[in-house]
Amino acid sequence: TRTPVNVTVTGAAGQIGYALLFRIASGHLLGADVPVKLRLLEIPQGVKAAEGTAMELDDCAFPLLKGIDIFEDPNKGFEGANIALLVGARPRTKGMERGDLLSANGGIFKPQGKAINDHAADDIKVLVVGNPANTNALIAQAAAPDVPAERFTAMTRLDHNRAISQLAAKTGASVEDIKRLTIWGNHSATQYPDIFHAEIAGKNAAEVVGDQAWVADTFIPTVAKRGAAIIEARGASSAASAANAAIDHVHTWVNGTAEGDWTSMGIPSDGSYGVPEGLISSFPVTCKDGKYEIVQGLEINDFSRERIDASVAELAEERDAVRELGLL
Ligand code: NAX
Repeated sequence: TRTPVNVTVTGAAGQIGYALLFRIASGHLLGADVPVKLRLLEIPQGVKAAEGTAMELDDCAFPLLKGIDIFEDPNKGFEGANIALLVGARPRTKGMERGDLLSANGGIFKPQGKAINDHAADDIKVLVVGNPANTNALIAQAAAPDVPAERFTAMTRLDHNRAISQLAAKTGASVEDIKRLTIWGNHSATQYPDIFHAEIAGKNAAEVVGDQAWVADTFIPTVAKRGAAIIEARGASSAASAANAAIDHVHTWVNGTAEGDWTSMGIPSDGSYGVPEGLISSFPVTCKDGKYEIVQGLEINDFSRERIDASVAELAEERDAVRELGLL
């Protein structure tokens, strides 16, 4: 029988955690034949609720779930971790300046990066969900010099999935007919969902849509502002869809992209497409054998160039701000 995979989830008592843990335990993260052990990391105020969630996980009698432990100490929480989902973060509260937000999150992601560096398994893969996800991932990665940088990724899969869904609704296509969509840049309002290389049932998506104004004035803002629209409607931020995207991100990373398709992941740039090396930016990637590669050779038109550059400039600003705070 297979050795269980250790999956550490931070922010386990939060709303994304609640939607995420049951799907990990039922085999959706890694596969229906892969046993898992959950390591839940919370702050002291979250521990009791995490214990409640652990009781419910027990009550599901999931055959693949081989253990649940709850920790407050990141050094213990990441011990032996093969997969780490960094969900817990400090939300922006009223009156909080961006610098305050970055420094509050630096206080979370820097020690967590260090704990991953010192205690995680050699094959650790990290997904940062907690916002600002790209920059939090950069902070954690910088604090883990012994872990290959490419193991630190940030989630733009929710944006990717949202874009596919909007495109399907516009064109009447099925979601599974849509391939090669790309989210570029930051997981923020500046992100750029690119349909110029996307395909709908084998045809170029931009040609199928045939309406550049819809792309610029409806599609891009709808995808970029979807998180705010969910809050407006639901009275709470995206949770189940965010958890689903985290599952998709890791599942694709570990198990691969389908032939002829790619996905979007926030990853440390190698300089491709003019994105400064080291920034954690979203790119089109293919995955195989637990590794990802940036899709190369795509022609970037002026419309796309302008938007990619704007989002990447925002990432560079965030990096400079956290560098100034001494977090890198
Ligand atoms: P909640 O506030 O419901 O839960 C966060 C949990 O994290 C709480 O239980 C809290 O106690 C815990 N926590 C805080 N600091 C911690 C620390 N240092 N170590 C361990 N746990 C800690 O938030 P939720 O709705 O679950 O969202 C979590 C994060 O995901 C937020 O930062 C949110 O902005 C971000 N999101 C990112 C998305 C993405 O696409 N990348 C989309 C969804 C979501 O908005």
